[in-house]
Amino acid sequence: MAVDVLLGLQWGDEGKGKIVDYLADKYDLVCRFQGGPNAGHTIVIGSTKYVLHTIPSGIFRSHIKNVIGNGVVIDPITFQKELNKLDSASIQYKENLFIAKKAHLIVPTHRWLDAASEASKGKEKIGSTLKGIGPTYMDKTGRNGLRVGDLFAPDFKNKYNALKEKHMGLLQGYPTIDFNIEEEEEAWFQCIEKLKEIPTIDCEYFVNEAIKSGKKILAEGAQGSMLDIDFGTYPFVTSSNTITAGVCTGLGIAPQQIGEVIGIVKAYCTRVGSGPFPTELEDETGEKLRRLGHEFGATTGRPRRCGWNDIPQLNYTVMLNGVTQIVVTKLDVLDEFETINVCESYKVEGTETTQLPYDLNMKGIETNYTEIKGWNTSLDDVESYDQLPSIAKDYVDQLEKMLGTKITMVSTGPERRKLLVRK
Ligand code: 2SA
Ligand code: MG
Repeated sequence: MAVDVLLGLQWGDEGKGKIVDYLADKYDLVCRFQGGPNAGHTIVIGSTKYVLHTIPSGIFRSHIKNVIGNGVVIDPITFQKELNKLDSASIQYKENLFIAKKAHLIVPTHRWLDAASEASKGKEKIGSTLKGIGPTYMDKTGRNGLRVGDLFAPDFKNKYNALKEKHMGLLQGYPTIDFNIEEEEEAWFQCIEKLKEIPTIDCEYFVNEAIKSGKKILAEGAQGSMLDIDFGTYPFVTSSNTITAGVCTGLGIAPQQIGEVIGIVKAYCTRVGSGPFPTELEDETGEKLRRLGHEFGATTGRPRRCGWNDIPQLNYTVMLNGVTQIVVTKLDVLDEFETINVCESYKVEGTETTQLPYDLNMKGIETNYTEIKGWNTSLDDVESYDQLPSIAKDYVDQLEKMLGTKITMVSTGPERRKLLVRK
């Protein structure tokens, strides 16, 4: 099986970027299959921090080809900014970056519509990243969208104008939003020229030919499984399939090609944006997790909501994704906790259950916790799994048992060296 998958098992920001970067050496191709510039994958190399939004995290390795798949939505403006950052760090991407012709384009009015739609929802807003993700996927499924391949058509401008007209009509039905369309359009049209310099591919052929010639592929998920459009906490989700199933449609490969599914789980849990979060801590403990974990959005800078790990939620996403191994990240954030809680079950309308109810947002869901002793010491000098305090190992063992899936690595900090492989 040629394609391994790496994705987040919570609400995103599990630390996927770092793990992709570590594993990337084993692969020939790293591919993004869904999402767009709503993603923020943080990678620390040496003392430099990079945040990638659209570009796959394999870009820092010169032997890896990076593919932006057909399931991704691309904003040429964000994309150009990412390229500029790589340029200024002298990262060579010219021969290593490819874009699917069938990937959809985010146009300025998509961002405008995103903001207007959120404003119309008032308190019920999704808490979107305002990157135009929802409206772009709506146009894709509504069969109105513009694709990267269209950029090369002689009548592209007409197609663009037709879509813009549709959007201007829709905007009439929404609250007024400040948006400088002339300025945004000018930037957008400049940036598509840069995008057009990157080789475009028929992703389905490109990836399947790579598979045939024995290449190893890593599919890099964005956001998290609980933000999946079908199985997440709808409507407080993103607009793509973030689970393993999305890899097949987002790259054009058959299910038999999927091998390992590596699920990333934080040692605790976070969520950014609105929507249910049963184990959220709206108190000092949550505040402490946010402070020690630097829990602020990598794309928008928003403070992330923090809470304990939720075993019913994690078992749900282990099931949906067919997870074969788990990586636990940010274990060091728990260094200063006397005790750590883990939610083992819910009580829904008086009945105890380990299944997620249809609507996690419903009133009267109670969470039942198990208390685990904290190690209460710094993991800063730990350089191998064996060196972890036994209490920290116990926490990992307990998670592994509750999730019925082996935990193969534990991360104790953002740097490359702080990844402990479990023998
Ligand atoms: P959207 O913009 O339409 O996809 O928003 C819909 C919901 O999906 C959530 N979402 C995310 N959650 C966590 N991390 C994401 N990426 C950035 C990061 C977020 C940031 O890495 O930190 O910087 O704020 C991400 N992208 C989308 C979003 O919060 C909505 O709840
Ligand atoms: Mg992120």
